[in-house]
Formats: sequence, structure tokens, C-alpha cells
Amino acid sequence: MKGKKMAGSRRGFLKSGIALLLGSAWGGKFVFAKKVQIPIPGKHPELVILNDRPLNAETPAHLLDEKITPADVLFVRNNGFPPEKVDIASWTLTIGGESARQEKTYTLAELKEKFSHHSYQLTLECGGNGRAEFNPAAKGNQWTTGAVGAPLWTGVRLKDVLEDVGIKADAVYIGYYGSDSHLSGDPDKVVISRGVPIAKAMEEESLIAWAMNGEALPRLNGYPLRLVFGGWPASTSGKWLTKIVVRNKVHDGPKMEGDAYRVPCNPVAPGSKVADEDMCIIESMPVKSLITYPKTGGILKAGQEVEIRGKAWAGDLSVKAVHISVDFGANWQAAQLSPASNRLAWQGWKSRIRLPQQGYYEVWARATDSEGNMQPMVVPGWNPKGYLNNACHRIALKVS
Ligand SMILES: Nc1nc2c(c(=O)[nH]1)N[C@H]1C(S)=C(S)[C@@H](COP(=O)(O)O)O[C@H]1N2
Ligand SMILES: [Mo]
Repeated sequence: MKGKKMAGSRRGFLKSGIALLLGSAWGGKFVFAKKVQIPIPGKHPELVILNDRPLNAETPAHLLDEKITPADVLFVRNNGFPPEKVDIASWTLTIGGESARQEKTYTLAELKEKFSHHSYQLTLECGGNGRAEFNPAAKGNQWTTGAVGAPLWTGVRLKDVLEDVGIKADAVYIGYYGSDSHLSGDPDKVVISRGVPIAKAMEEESLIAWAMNGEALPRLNGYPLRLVFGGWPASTSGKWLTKIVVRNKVHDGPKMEGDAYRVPCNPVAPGSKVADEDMCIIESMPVKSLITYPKTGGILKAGQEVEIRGKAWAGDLSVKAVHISVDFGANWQAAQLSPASNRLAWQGWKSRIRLPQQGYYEVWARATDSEGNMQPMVVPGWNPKGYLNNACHRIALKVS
């Protein structure tokens, strides 16, 4: 990331981006350079910026320890530039498409007035979370573990709005459009337009949301309106939502086709080239977990008992067990697992460990979904774009 690029940024808020701090100690004898990250407005200063044009930032695991992910902690994944100015008085959402009975436009006020409000805690995870671990490396944001969170979302059911408009019997998919702008600067280019099959769109928890944790959505997370589909790749959860189309075929907007948000329909050897027609759209995300306490790198005393805590989620399914290991998977102990606050919300888990002698340890966590699928301990299923890495999360602890 070069300073020059930054200065020309359209985004005022990240103008200084990542500054290079040059320090000298004791009369200039030692000179060191250190990357200093300028915090993202409205976001926790410990979020790790992976890219600033467009902005992409992930959440360190220890910040996800709370049951409900705070708004300032939720990751940011932008494919383009968020709208500069949002006037909520004039913001509208239009429903149309060849399988809608009519085209209908709602103001924000009308949406809020006309339909009943619902709140759900929904897990949002980028399909590329964990990409950094694939070998050969996959291009794209090198997410480690932090492109996930589970805030409480409030809005109206997508289903209620679609029923108000009326959908034809041949409807198979919905697609979204948002008001962010393309990196090329071309106002006619759509940044991303994805969607979900009608069955997912019609689920009770599928929301058109305006609030996160009881407050307006953060600017970077889709203010003033977005879709939220818990358990599916977060790329389906369109931000800065202005239009939904009801389609009589699989939606074909930008980033629905080719290798975007798709994986080989049949497993392939690492590094393979895969033809477009052999790639399948990612739907429900696989079972996964995080260790959110203690923070990796912690130092304990020999014989000291510590609590280990984390989160686990499983796409459209629920999590039925979490096990932890402190000996590289040789032995596993069951953690205490909490129920989800609602369907499609992650679940908290905790356990206690005592590490007998001094040295280096790793704590591994492994979740099992309601159908018995477990997280693998190594990176699974290489695919060209590095999606769906649900390998076990590991933290390091030292006993002094
Ligand atoms: N309009 C619009 N919606 C979007 C995106 C985008 O770039 N533009 N990115 C998608 C992707 S790839 C992800 S992972 C999620 C990220 O949501 P968040 O930034 O609120 O965490 O938004 C999705 N919705
Ligand atoms: Mo994503």
C-alpha cells in the first residue's frame, strides 16, 4: 500500500490509510519502520485492514468473544465503494424482475410501517473466510479467521415484502442491487449482484434489515438497508439495498457466474484449472468454530486452570458438539455448548483446561454439526478462489 495511492483516494476517511512510522532511538542510532494502521471510522481499532481500496477488514478472534457481535467489531467486505451520501428520506427499495407480478417501490418509511418488524441474531460469514491458508494460494483478500460475526439484525421479512408484491409460480431465484459504486468509476457498472433461491428467500429469518444491535446499520455494513441471509455466504447479503429482482432462472448478476462464490462441483486436486460449467454455487456454509478466549499468545502458570471459550456455527444447520484438544488432536474433551438464540445464530461454548507442565501448547477447537459433520483439522477441499476453509481454529498458549 503506497502513500501516493492513498492521497488520490476518493474516500476521505481513509486518506492517510496505513502510515509508515519512522522512529529513531537514541540520537538516530537505530532506525525502525513500523506499520501503523489508522483506525476505520466507526470500527474497532484492532480490526485488521487487508485492503483499503476497496476496504476490507477482518476481526481478530478475541474480539468475537461476546455473544452478540458489536457493530464496531463486525468485519467489512466491500467489493466497490460505499455510497457517499445517503438520504434516508428519499431512499427507496424497488421489487421487480420477470417473476414479480408487478414492480413496486417502497420508501424506508413505508417498509417500516407496512410490515411487521422482526429481530434475529444471524451469523454472517464471507465465503472466502480462511482463504489465506490455501496452498497453492488463492487470489483475493487473504482472510484468516475474522470474516465472520453474528450481530442482532432488525428489519422486515423479505418473504412479507415479496408476498405483498406477488411472485409468479415460475420464480426460482432473487437477485439484489445496491447503491455502491464500481472500482472503475464507471457509473453504469454494477459492483456485485447476487442472490439466493426462492426457498431461502422465503425463510422466516431472511431479512431486509435496517438495524444492527438496535441501531442504524453502520455505514460500511450497508446503511441504510441490506439483506441478511444467515448461514449462507455473506456475499448473498446485499448491502445498500435499492432493488430486488425476482427471477425465473438462477440470477445472473455480476459475481454469480464463473468462479465467483463457486466451488468445483466435484473435488479437484490442489492447483487444478476448473471449467466454469464444472463450478457450483456455494449455498449453506460448513460447520466451523472459533476460540475467542483466551487471546492467542497468552501466558499461563503451570497447573493454573483457565476457561476456554468460543463460538460455533454450521450454515443452515445447528451445532451439536464442540470438542477441544490441547495435544494436537491426540485427545479431545467435550465443551459445554449453549443453544442458539434463534435458528441461524452461532452458539457459544466453553470448557476448562489445566496445562500440567511448562512449555508451548496449542488449543484446537472442533465443532460437529447436527448431521454429524465435523470440522477437518487440515485445510479441506482446495478450490480456485479459496472458499469454504473450515479447518479447526488453533491458538497458542505458553505455560511459564
Ligand atoms: N452492495 C454490496 N453488497 C455486498 C457486498 C458489496 O461489495 N456490495 N459485499 C458482499 C460480501 S462479499 C460480503 S462477505 C458481505 C460483507 O458484509 P459486511 O461488510 O457487512 O461484513 O457483504 C456482501 N454484500
Ligand atoms: Mo464475501
